[in-house]
Amino acid sequence: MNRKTALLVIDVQRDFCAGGALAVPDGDAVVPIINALARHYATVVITQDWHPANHTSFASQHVERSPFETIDLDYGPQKLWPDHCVMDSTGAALHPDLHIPHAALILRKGLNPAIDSYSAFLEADRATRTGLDGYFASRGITAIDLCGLATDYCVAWTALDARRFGVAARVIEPACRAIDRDASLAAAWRTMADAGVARVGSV
Ligand code: VGL
Ligand code: ZN
Repeated sequence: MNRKTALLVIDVQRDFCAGGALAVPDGDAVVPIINALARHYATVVITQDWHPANHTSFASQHVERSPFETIDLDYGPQKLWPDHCVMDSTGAALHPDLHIPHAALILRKGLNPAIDSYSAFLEADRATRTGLDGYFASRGITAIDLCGLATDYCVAWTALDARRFGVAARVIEPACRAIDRDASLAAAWRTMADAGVARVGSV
């Protein structure tokens, strides 16, 4: 076990799994894989997408807009989604079969109604930090392995921001599933490769 490498478990929540508001195809499949994977890590951080009911990433908050359209906000383009992961709702809960008793931190992101946050490090304004960089720095964590949902959004954005903060990042492909609309998965892998994010099949 390498104590300098943490496992980051991204958004394994009911709304991203079968029957959820923004179900990722085959999303549930990552749960047993991640449960087994987590045993290899002394430091595990779990994230939760956690939005107020009036969140700007919800198509319902914009006049005549539908989910999966893209609009321009102050901070740049924003894809619109069905209402999902509303704070404290059943859909925002972690998947009931996710079992990582030694996870040290559960980090919630996307709480500001006006700013989305795919990344667990930086909100979509690309300026507001969640504090996760400081958490890793203060614990001597210099590398992270990523798994969870969705590969092409929250996993990719988090991996890219890890590189920004000088943290090595590997995405464990079999422990992730993607939304993959408009070829977003291939684009995400390309962007991650260019940023020095490793793509691995096992650890
Ligand atoms: C996510 C879309 C909207 C994710 C979160 O967890 O990948 N995707 N909110
Ligand atoms: Zn979200």
